[in-house]
Amino acid sequence: MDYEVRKKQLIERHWALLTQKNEPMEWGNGIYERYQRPILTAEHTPLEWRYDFDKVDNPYLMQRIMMNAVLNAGAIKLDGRYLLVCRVEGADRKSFFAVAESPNGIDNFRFWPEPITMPESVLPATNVYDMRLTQHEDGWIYGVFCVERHDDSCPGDLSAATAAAGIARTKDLITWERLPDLVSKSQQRNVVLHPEFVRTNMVNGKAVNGKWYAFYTRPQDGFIDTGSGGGIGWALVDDITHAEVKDEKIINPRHYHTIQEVKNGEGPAPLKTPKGWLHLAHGVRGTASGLRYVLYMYMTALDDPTRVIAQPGGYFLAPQGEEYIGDVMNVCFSNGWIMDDDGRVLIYYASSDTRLHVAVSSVDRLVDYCMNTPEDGLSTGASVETIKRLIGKNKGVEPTPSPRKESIF
Ligand code: BGC
Ligand code: BMA
Repeated sequence: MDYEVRKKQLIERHWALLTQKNEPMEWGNGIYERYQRPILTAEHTPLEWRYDFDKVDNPYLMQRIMMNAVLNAGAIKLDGRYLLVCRVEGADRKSFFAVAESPNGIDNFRFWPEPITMPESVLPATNVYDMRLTQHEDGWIYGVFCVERHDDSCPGDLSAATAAAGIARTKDLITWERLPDLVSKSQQRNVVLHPEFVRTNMVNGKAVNGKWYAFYTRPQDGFIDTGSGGGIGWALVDDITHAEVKDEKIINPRHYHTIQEVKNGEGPAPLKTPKGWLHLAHGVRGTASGLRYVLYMYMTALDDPTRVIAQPGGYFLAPQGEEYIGDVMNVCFSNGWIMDDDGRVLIYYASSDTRLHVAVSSVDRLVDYCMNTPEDGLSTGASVETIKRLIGKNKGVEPTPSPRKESIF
């Protein structure tokens, strides 16, 4: 086909994809609504990132740089604009950050013209991913992300790697100031900055007033295995420009035979509600077909963000339908959500490390979900008792008339 005709068709098809409307799915679980289409995929990335549009240099109109996935995005509403700092992954397996903007948070996401240039004023990383955005009360927007480097203490092992938390701050998501990586004895992935200062801290057994930054951490012994790392931790830091984890307290542990048996990690920065801090996290368990990543929620007290006040049992969101399939199967992962002015909560999650979706709920619904969903009783017997309690509560309250005249019971 003629070069010019193909180019025109390519641009039209891309535009049609970018401007597609997204509609909620019917019949969800009442907790949130999923949407029919992914909001961003590799196909949504700008054509100028992938094609050389010089007819002489690229007569076959080939993709010169292929994109593999758009996933795990940090999210923020800034000056009325819904902005995602996406993890975009090229065919070369390197991921980078790029901002996508939508007028409504649901569809019509467009990437800004160029990916983010993240300053590398620290030891450069081989790969970066999964940025959590925090609009901090100090006036900065922080991006905390995973920096991955080869573990040079194992020169013969090409898969040996280390994970640490990179820190950068910005006012506009365009210009970033890079700060030193978080110093920690353990490897760290899934580190998130709490949006408020902590004003009282126990130092040598005495309450001291001050202003501390607080990080949700996820200590791990190795690159993949958490090992002795017990779960989601909490660490206070006095100087964000030289952040170091000294004392780390586990606030949301892993547990045998739960959805968070093997690993867990904080998702986006928590949302402040009148009833407490709302947290979204991921839990991982091992299966015969590999790791399974699902999302779960918990709440902590406003006066003490380390005290869990509610944790609904089981998962909040797990892969469904085509979400199961992708580069890393059986994965739902989230590191971004937006609490809108009208109380809506837009939850951005990726499926199977391949594409990005949105699910919509509200602060009221999520608080209700956290406060009123039974906890995990940690055994089959306890789960059966929980179900029976609900059946008992429903006795005498006919839920819906049976479509059949005669019951088989
Ligand atoms: C991948 C991440 C993954 C991590 C642990 C990294 O190399 O880029 O997506 O979470 O390994 O498996
Ligand atoms: C993790 C994360 C994600 C990814 C997930 C599943 O460790 O940091 O980047 O979605 O693995 O591969």
